[in-house]
Amino acid sequence: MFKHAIVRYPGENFAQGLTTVQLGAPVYDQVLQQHARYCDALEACGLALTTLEADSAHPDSTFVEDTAVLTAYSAILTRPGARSREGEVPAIRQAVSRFFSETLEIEAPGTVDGGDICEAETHFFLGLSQRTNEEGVRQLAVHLARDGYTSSLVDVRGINSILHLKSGVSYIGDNTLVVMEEMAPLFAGYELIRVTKEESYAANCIRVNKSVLLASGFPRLTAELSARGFHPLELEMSEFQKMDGGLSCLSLRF
Ligand code: CIR
Repeated sequence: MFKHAIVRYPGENFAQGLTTVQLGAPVYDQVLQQHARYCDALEACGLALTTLEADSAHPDSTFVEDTAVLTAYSAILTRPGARSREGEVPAIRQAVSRFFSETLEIEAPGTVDGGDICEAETHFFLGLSQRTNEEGVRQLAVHLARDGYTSSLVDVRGINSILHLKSGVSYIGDNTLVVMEEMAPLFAGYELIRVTKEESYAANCIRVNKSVLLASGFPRLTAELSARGFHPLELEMSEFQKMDGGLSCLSLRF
């Protein structure tokens, strides 16, 4: 069960963040509306929110997930792979220190984006990507092992359509992964819900207590989740998609 989440208001210059997709510029009013609905949904799932102020020095800072990996025992602050995002970490350090007595860090030359780290009960999949490097996952694996977690590497550098590991796979409980079709062979031993190419953006979804939050507009995945006994809760994500962001990256849940 998650009890808390950390979120951060999108700044007015949100549209100046990094993106690799050509979907047009996000409309700030809609960004704020979608973010507000997202926060409402987390609260409806029973989470108490810590909401950080917008940070206009870091237009990507609303994507808080990339700045930390939170487990039941520790908070591991990352070292984001994009230089423009390094300065997002101090505010997160301050926020997590209210909840975790010990915080660990990924140190140079290691880089880790939280979007590359997929927790599946006591196992963590560690994505190697354009943002997360070998040294980063090496350090992270040591921190996780100390807390009794196992981990394994998943190299997504050859999959051009995704920014992070969790752009293509999500663990939603009950030994089940939601996964983009082309990544399915990487995950033996799990129940797999395969996401078609047309719906690949929806592979980034999050289990929050009883619900699975996913982007709206992906009827096949929504129906499949319901058919398997999950409780999907759809959220409009169009403005975040324009900046390469998914559902998971808008919060740190613990
Ligand atoms: C970036 O490129 O860093 C941001 N525009 C999007 C980050 C999305 N984060 C995530 O999927 N965990």
